[in-house]
Amino acid sequence: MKDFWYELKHVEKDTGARYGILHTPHGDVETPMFMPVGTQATVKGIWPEMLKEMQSQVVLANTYHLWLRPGDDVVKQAGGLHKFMNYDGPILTDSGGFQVFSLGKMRKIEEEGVTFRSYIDGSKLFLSPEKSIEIQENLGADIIMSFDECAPYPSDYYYMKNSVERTLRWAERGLKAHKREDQALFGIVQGGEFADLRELSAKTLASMDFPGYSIGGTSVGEPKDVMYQMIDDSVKWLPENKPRYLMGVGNPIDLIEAAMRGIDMYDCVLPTRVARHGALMTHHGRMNINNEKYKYDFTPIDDQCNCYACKNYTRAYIRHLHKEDEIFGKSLMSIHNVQFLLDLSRDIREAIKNDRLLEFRKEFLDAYGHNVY
Ligand code: PRF
Ligand code: ZN
Repeated sequence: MKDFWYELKHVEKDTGARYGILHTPHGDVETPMFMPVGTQATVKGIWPEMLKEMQSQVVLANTYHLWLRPGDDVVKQAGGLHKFMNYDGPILTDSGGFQVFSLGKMRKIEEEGVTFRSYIDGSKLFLSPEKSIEIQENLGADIIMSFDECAPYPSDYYYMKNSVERTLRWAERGLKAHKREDQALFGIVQGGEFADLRELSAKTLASMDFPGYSIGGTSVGEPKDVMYQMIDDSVKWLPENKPRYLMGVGNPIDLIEAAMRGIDMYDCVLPTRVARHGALMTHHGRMNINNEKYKYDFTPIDDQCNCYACKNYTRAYIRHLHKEDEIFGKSLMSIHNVQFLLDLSRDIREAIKNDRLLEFRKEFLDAYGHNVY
């Protein structure tokens, strides 16, 4: 991988949090960074020029969904995801493993791969490490993922051990199948809450020399302290000079906690999903735009936010749009929530550079609320 590398710029004194730069074929990005999710090759409600204006860095898309519809052959013929969705910044695709487990019905896991039924029409489908790589090569993202099993929480030790070992064999097979020089393939650490399995997973993947490592199997219903422990138990075995991506984590408090534990990348559907229901993240905690008290409120969503929605529109107007189920309202709220997490990542990076992440965490949480999820 010549076009892809991670440059570690600064390690924070007190926590070990990292500031770095990720070089990709579609540009350099600063870490830690939040990556908005565009499952269907669109970040719902936000057009690509706006993402650029928001200083969004990497956008995520999903192998599973795009494979089923419109089909990876369509995306390939279009010239790849960047052309298809008119986004020339870096793109990352997930392998489909997680989506098969969360959306697929009647799945059967075997050494060769997973058989399951389509969430669209119930037809029988099969996904394997090689197939996942083939689809991701057709989609053409800059960063792609190994095919893994995200075992449910809780799983018993023996189930998890078998699952982790199989996922490691799948990682090896994916690595062998992957041919595109312009894509970075990440290995995914699993192991549930079992420290020794996280160690086995992380060490084995590290020995395979992936250009980056993901941490999977978290945020699947476990308590917060267990999740933070899973991150610690994974990160400590990973090489310093490679990026670490915590999959599917994106509430504001967790962004800070993960950065403190040496995480460089995260993604989540949370900001866009909750926005469509009128839930907004602000520096003073969560607010729900449906609330009667915003009817005559002609101030912006968040007085500390400079996003397109906050610069130009009031709570009263956005509330009105939302009440009438106008799509522009959903767009404005999605823009705001994504901007909030992008700004938070930027503030985290600044704090790390100045060796003051712990102070920053206290300031942020005192205003936002310590238990707002
Ligand atoms: N594996 C993959 N994608 C994921 C996860 C995982 O474990 C998670 C778990 N939080 C989110 N997305 N491949
Ligand atoms: Zn805003």
